[in-house]
Amino acid sequence: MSLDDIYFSVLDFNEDGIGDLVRGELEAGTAPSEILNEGLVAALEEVGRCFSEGTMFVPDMLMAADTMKAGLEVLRPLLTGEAATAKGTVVIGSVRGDMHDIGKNLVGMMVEGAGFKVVDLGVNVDTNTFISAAGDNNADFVLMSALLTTTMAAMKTTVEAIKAERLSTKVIVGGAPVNAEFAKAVGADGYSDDAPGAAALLGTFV
Ligand code: B1M
Repeated sequence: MSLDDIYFSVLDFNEDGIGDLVRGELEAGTAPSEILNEGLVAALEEVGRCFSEGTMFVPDMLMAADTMKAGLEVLRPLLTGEAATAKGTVVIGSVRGDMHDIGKNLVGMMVEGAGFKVVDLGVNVDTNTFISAAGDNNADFVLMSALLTTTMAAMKTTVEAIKAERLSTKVIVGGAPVNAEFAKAVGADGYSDDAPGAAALLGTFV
């Protein structure tokens, strides 16, 4: 058994078998971060490459994503850990029009692991939902994820609305097409290019 088996399980859509492979790899002593990055995430990058070149299609991406998620579930307790008291409350979601949630889920897990309470609003979250959830939960942070160049614009609308409401909530943005320059341009309080970085970034505010 090896990381390659996990990698190819995602590419083969082996949703039923991947949990056992991940458990086996953990028992063999491989670090959860290595399984995540070199097995699960690397495989989805390959799926994205195949989609771009036209050798994989939307249903393939969906089945690969479901397989990746099944593997990720085994890692979840190791990534989230247990914090005695919350350092703050985080509202997180994928922006309006965006159905991608794996990166967002990873960020949520790592932020939870870093000691924050996480309220996950899911995907396709509109500005009003972000604002009312931030208010209802007295959130210290709103975290927005976008995977499509077409949905990034929704971040600007939501940041502007949060600032207009004069909420003290800090807004952090991220996702594959987002970068620090864009984050600054839309008025976000912070940006990270990956999940561990997002968790570390929140720590700098508390
Ligand atoms: Co979509 N898709 N997809 N897709 N998909 C991409 C993103 C794409 C790059 C594929 C490609 O063309 N090569 C492309 C986007 C092109 C673009 O706009 N630049 C694309 C497209 C075009 C589409 C559709 C439009 C396809 C269609 O219908 N014709 C469609 C759109 C649906 C919609 O959202 N409205 C679509 C649909 C789907 C599926 C539903 C089939 C599925 C998603 C299933 C799911 O998420 N539950 C899917 C998948 C799986 C992908 C790829 C293959 C994998 C995405 C993923 O989960 N990566 C992706 C190709 C790729 O990424 N190479 C692709 C793993 C994940 C861990 O990475 O989410 O980037 P990522 O998260 C990273 C960082 O970005 C960061 O942390 C994580 C790492 O630690 N991060 C944050 C993320 N959010 C953050 C927030 C932060 C901080 C960091 O702070 C708040």
